[in-house]
Amino acid sequence: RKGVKKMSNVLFEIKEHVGVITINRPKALNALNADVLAELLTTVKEADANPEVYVMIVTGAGDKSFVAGADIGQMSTMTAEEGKLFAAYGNQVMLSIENAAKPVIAAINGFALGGGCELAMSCDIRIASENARFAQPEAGLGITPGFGGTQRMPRLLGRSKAMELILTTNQIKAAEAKEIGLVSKVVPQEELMDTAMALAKDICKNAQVAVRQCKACINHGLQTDILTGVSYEAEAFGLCFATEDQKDAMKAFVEKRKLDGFKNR
Ligand code: DAK
Repeated sequence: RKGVKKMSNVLFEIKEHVGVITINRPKALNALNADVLAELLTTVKEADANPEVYVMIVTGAGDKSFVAGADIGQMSTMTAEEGKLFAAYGNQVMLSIENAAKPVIAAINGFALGGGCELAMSCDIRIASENARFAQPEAGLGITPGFGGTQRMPRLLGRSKAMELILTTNQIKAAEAKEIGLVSKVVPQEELMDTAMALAKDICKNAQVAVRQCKACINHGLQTDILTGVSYEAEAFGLCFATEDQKDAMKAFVEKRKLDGFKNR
């Protein structure tokens, strides 16, 4: 990594095709400052481009916090110019996750506040440990959410619940997050990473070209009308018939045998 500061705020490890990205600033409860954002962006882009990686997991270091938000200390002294740059950077990071070809699972191991909740909402699947806490505290700090929270939360939870959480800034616990659909699973903290890995492996065992097309279809469809959405899906469906995976899997089914893994092409 010529000329680039060695990464330390974000750790990356590949385990059986699963790229585990750990935000590693536990002293500040993994708050996102400019360095963390830059390292996260680089890590996500590299993982998305790495053919060894099929699925990514994003989590926070330590057992207390996923990400306790954007760095308030750093934001407190920002000029308008720096603030603009910071927001642009943050949005670029969130979009790099949302628009990654590969699925991204958030393993939320504690506080997911402000930018932390926004980071989780940029991921494709969210699971949480029992100690996880969610909130958008920005209105209490004199700002709006800045990393897409006002956009992604109503799409995920509906207008009323998003309004309630963003305007009150009230914190909710993991069980309520599951009840309102902010996360899809809640497990004891010691089981969180195993559960995330199991979920990732369930995705890894499928045809990765199809998996990536499914993600793209869902994301495109959520931003358009249904006719445009189904026509996008039809294109993706057609594309899959040009893969060896489709031929191998359907041939195996017709011949009543078990397919021994995908070529992912
Ligand atoms: N930023 C910086 N440092 C933080 C932090 C944060 N968000 N959250 C925690 N820390 C630091 C604390 O300052 C403390 O550092 P030291 O004092 O030890 O040096 C350390 O982490 C441990 O925190 P506490 O001692 O406070 O731990 P407690 O268990 O007592 O409390 C807590 C945990 C999570 C309840 C508390 O730390 C807390 O309330 N933190 C702030 C949470 C918060 O409000 N987060 C939302 C931040 S606002 C935008 C871009 C982005 C955004 C908005 C606009 N544009 C550019 C337009 C996004 C905004 C946000 O995310």
